[in-house]
Amino acid sequence: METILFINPPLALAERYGSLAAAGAENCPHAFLYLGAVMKRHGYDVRILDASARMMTVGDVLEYIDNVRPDYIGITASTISIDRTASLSAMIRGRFPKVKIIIGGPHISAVPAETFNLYEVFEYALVGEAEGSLPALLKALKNGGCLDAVPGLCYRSGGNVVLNPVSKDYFDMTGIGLLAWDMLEGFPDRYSAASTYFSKTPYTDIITSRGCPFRCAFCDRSVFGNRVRSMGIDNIIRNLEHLIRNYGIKSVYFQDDTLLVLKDTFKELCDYLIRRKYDFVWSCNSRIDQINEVNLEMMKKAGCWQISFGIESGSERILQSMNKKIVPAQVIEKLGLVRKYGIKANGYFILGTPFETTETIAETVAFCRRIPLNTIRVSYFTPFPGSEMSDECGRYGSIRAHWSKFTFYNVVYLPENLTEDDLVTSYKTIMRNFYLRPETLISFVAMIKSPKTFFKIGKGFYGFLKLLASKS
Ligand code: B12
Ligand code: SF4
Repeated sequence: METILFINPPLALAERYGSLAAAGAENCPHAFLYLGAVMKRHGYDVRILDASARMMTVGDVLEYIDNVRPDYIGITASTISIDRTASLSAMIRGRFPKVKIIIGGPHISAVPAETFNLYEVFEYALVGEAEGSLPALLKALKNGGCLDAVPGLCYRSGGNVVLNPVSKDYFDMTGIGLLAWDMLEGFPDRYSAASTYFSKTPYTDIITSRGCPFRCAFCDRSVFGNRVRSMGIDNIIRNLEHLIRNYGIKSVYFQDDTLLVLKDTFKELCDYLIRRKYDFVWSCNSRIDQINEVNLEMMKKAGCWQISFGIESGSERILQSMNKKIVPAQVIEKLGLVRKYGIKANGYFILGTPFETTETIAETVAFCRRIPLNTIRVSYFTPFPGSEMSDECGRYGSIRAHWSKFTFYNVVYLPENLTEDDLVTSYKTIMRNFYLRPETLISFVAMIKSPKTFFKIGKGFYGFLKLLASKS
């Protein structure tokens, strides 16, 4: 039996979240929960090494490989981790020259050729979702088959970078069955929610659907595209039952981009949770415009404790430039409803998109003061390859750093007429005004129900104070 080892490269919380590291999340590597399950079914011995969650060094990873001696290594990479993935690949190549290394994930899916031209060490990469293409690639590599028949494969041939067309057929998620939870060493204890998403433990996050029909200009949707599809209610229930029965999971965060968009499946999920009456709570993401009294009532009854919304800005002009298709007044109205049903609301904001000015920032600062949210997360605009704004933003400002700094917490883009100091100062003002509001502090204190929550929220607050005290 051939062995494939999947690696989530080592990337410390500080590298991902900067001063807010203590408040950051260590979530499951979802790519490998899916690919692990699929490759096992194809007859491979599958191992998953989450070097990030295990806080390993590159040296530790090499030792692990030495013990497992896999035939193939699959590494996942986002934009911030592509540099680390390249250096890790070079070290693996040096020490284990026979093993075949395959790269996948959002970064390579957005800019495969550019990445291959920059990092000569990469030999094989799969663009887009890989449940269909990875088995095809391994078969071709084993049998010396034709690589140009593998959909979405990027590889080198005769000194050139070749990119095969990506399959037009999406992976049928309804065939997935149980995800590879059992292959995640240390699950669920090794994983935890960010301070702003923290409730009961043991906790996990899960992704049950893919694709988003909206087209926000800052968002990279290179992997899953625009058509929404789900693993279906039977698979959702099977995975939840497994998590609750075998791991004692008490809270789940549905990380789906658009859980509420497939209305029938979402209703079936809520109905099931209402019927089962588990000692179990959950949270999810949603767009503001998907919320109404009917689904809020159903969600509350089904155990939903928090919804995270992409609100992005308090300026109507900026929201328009992002193609967000929401307006500030609508945000206030919908958040009022969320509060009415006793569900907590978390809001994401982006500061410093191409048309941002001191006036639009002032609108966001004022908006964040009065908005009925329990928690916020503010990011600096980051021109992720694959997003519409990344193609255009150079005309309206300057990109000042390369991929490994693309965390959301570094100022990597400066719009015309704004300085780094403008953005950093506004970021801190928004955070200070919001988190030091008496109602926000009271809501955090009310969340402390166990030593674990005390510790997690305390660490988050410490990170917040460090951020306010930091120079950048
Ligand atoms: C959940 C999530 C998180 C979670 C968990 C991430 C994790 N460990 O899985 C947390 C909160 C920790 C997180 C952190 C970050 N995230 Co995030 N996250 C997401 C989200 C919402 C879902 C990702 C996911 O798991 N999808 C489901 C799985 C199945 O998809 P997938 O990973 O893409 O895998 C498929 C393919 O890409 C491919 N594939 C992936 N890996 C591999 C490896 C091999 C070998 C092969 C063959 C194929 C392959 O096959 C998979 C199955 O089809 C996405 C948005 C989205 N809809 O995808 C953003 C997203 C991936 N995150 C993003 C970013 C920017 C970040 C952070 C930098 C933010 C931060 N400062 O913390 C970090 C970086 C973390 C890291 N280690 O690199 C960006 C990435 C953009 C980019 N070009 O890099 C995305 C796309 C959001 C966006 N649109 O801006 N994230
Ligand atoms: S930000 Fe959310 S709603 Fe907008 S395109 Fe991306 S996933 Fe879809």
